[in-house]
Amino acid sequence: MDARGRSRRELLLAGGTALAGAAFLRLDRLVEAAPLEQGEEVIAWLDRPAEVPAPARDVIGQQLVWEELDAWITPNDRFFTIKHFGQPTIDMGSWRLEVTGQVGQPLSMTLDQLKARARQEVAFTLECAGSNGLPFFDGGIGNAAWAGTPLAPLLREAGVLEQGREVVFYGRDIGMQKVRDFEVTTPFARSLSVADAMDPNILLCYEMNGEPLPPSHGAPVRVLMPGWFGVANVKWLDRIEVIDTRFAGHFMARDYVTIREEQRDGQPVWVETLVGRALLKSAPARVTRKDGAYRVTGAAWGGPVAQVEVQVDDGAWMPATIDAGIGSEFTWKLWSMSWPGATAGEHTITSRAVDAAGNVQPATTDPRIANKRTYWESNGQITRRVLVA
Ligand SMILES: Nc1nc2c(c(=O)[nH]1)N[C@H]1C(S)=C(S)[C@@H](COP(=O)(O)O)O[C@H]1N2
Ligand SMILES: [Mo]
Repeated sequence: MDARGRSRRELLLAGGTALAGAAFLRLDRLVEAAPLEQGEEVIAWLDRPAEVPAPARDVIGQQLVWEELDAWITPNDRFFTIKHFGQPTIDMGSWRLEVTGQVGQPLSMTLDQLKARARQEVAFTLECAGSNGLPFFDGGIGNAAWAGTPLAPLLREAGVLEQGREVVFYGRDIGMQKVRDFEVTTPFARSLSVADAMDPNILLCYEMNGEPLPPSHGAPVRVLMPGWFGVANVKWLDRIEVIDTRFAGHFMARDYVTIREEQRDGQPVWVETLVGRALLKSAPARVTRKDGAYRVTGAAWGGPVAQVEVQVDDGAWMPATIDAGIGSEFTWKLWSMSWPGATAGEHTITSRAVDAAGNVQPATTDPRIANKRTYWESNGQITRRVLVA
């Protein structure tokens, strides 16, 4: 373990230029990390996510199928996709990453120039802040080993000027939104404060699970922000602009805004906040049966997960076993619990994560969840239904 409590295996996944190839070879094995045992069968949940309605189908691509979660790494061809403005076509001959705005030295870089810079890897579980917020969206999550070059040294080279306040990341995909009575056409964009953008874990990412970043996930380059919700991880990146004010683009100021009712001195007030950092969460993935014995497995993420507990029906919370060795504060941890005395009939299964500081994933009745009127940041406890034959 190092100072941050990470195991050697996690360090291999988190970085190490010389070991890059070796780390990815290990990832091949991690794809097989939690297969079914001989004779173990998956029992499908009784509750099924609804079919994605037509308008949302342009945005939500494929989703994680929880019953199929049998590996720590999500393969690229099974990784969920979200695109708000469609997938842009990018001409690689003319593509450049521009670093502009409040910098001493604007930069313009080709993909080869970016790839020639220091290479860094990070494993990160990317979750859409809308996942579990809509009846047809429960699989907006996946875990991958990403690689690219760190952002901070590039910003230092460009030299953020004294008045620089935020760093805005622009995608190549352009969309139109109606604001009041007029239409605005802008690229997909999100920002971070200059201080947050200097996080050494943030990558200009061009590789996913050892392959070139696939077009649907932002090729040639996306920004990868471990610890933040999916929306911050701008795909099809082509411009980074340092500005001297707060950025208020559509996906910061109007969409991906959480609105909840809170009580102040006994009075209800509405609070509106921006979707930003990931939140503590867990989900039961599947129930399996082997020789009449039942097992519940799942995942927990969104912080330094220390503990996972499972509740069957209205019973007492029971501790699950977290898979040792694999996972960091940026990734999900897989867990399992044998389900002793599973009786015939219908049952509910609920899980909750507890982080290193003792924070517990909120119940759906917790005011933070119950009094939330928007569907973003739905990290309340998830209950699934299963039939034991
Ligand atoms: N340029 C661009 N970047 C984007 C988006 C987008 O629509 N356009 N969607 C964001 C959202 S809301 C999510 S959840 C993640 C999804 O990443 P994935 O499609 O690689 O899973 O990408 C983010 N980056
Ligand atoms: Mo998202």
